[in-house]
Amino acid sequence: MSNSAVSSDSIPITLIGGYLGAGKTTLINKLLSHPGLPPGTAVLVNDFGDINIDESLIRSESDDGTVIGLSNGCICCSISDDLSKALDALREMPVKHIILETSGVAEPLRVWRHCHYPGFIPKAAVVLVDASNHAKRSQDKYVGSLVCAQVEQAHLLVLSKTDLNPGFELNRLTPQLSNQDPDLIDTLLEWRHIDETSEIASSSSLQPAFRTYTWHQAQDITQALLTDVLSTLDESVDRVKGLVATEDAGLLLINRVGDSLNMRCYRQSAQPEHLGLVFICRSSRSHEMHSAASGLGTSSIASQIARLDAGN
Ligand SMILES: Nc1nc2c(ncn2[C@@H]2O[C@H](COP(=O)(O)OP(=O)(O)O)[C@@H](O)[C@H]2O)c(=O)[nH]1
Ligand SMILES: [Mg+2]
Repeated sequence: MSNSAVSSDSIPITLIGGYLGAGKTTLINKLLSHPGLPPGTAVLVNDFGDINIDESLIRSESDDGTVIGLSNGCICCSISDDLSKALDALREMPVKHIILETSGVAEPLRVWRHCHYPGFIPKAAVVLVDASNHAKRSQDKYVGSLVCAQVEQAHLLVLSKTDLNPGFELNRLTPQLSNQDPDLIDTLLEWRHIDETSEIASSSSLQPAFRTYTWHQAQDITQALLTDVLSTLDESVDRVKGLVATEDAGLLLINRVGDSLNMRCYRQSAQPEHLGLVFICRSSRSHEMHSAASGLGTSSIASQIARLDAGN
């Protein structure tokens, strides 16, 4: 591994990977506001659900940058054609560098291989590790192998949420730094992996089956109802995110990672393209999603979740 420069006319692609909710979008938004960001940086965002929440969040931070969303599947197994189409379009634009947010269930190496595409070259696989829940997730029977593979396949590791778990240490030889490190963005922008021979082989996909559910919001709801619904969900619902309009608290940005729920007011000049929530859960536990939704009675949000579940 090396971070020395490589001469190439190909457009470099930096992958930002890591498990669901690890902090990939947050890091990319930090990158976009950094003065050292090279001009002509485009962002590709692969969101697993059928509406691309992260694309809207990143677009709102990117004044003049190009942001392309790749939704409804994961590049590493099901939507690599969409990546090819996006790269074909970017080749025609004055783009000099690409940042690609992988979906939280992607194996970075598989996405890396798709980035060997005419006119492009993968530059580095940066993987976020969530200090607040990595120990638990990496031992999880269902997703542990994937979480560990994401770490093993990284060229540079970034520890996120160390503010929530300051004593966290990751015992790896791979270079690592915290997302609070003052040199984080400069280091990340410079990092380049050139030794293809040392790549870790990945045979069969480690990806467990996940299901996504989308609740498209039709009318405003109260913040209390929203809190109620989201607090009752089982922890096997790995991720919930979205923008929701409430009667009493305005537009809220919702992030639920495992059992940790964050809601904050979201201000932006234009009405967001999509209002609603994307739920991601492991398929083997989707019955818990269904019973949680049914247990919420006849509220509009619960019945819509239940319908989506029954129809999937
Ligand atoms: N406390 C804390 N929260 C963070 C940090 N990084 C990200 N988050 C929060 O974690 C949640 C998921 O972040 P996001 O960037 O959307 O994760 P992604 O799913 O990997 O793209 C959001 O609520 C973020 O505000 C961090 O360093 N510390
Ligand atoms: Mg994201």
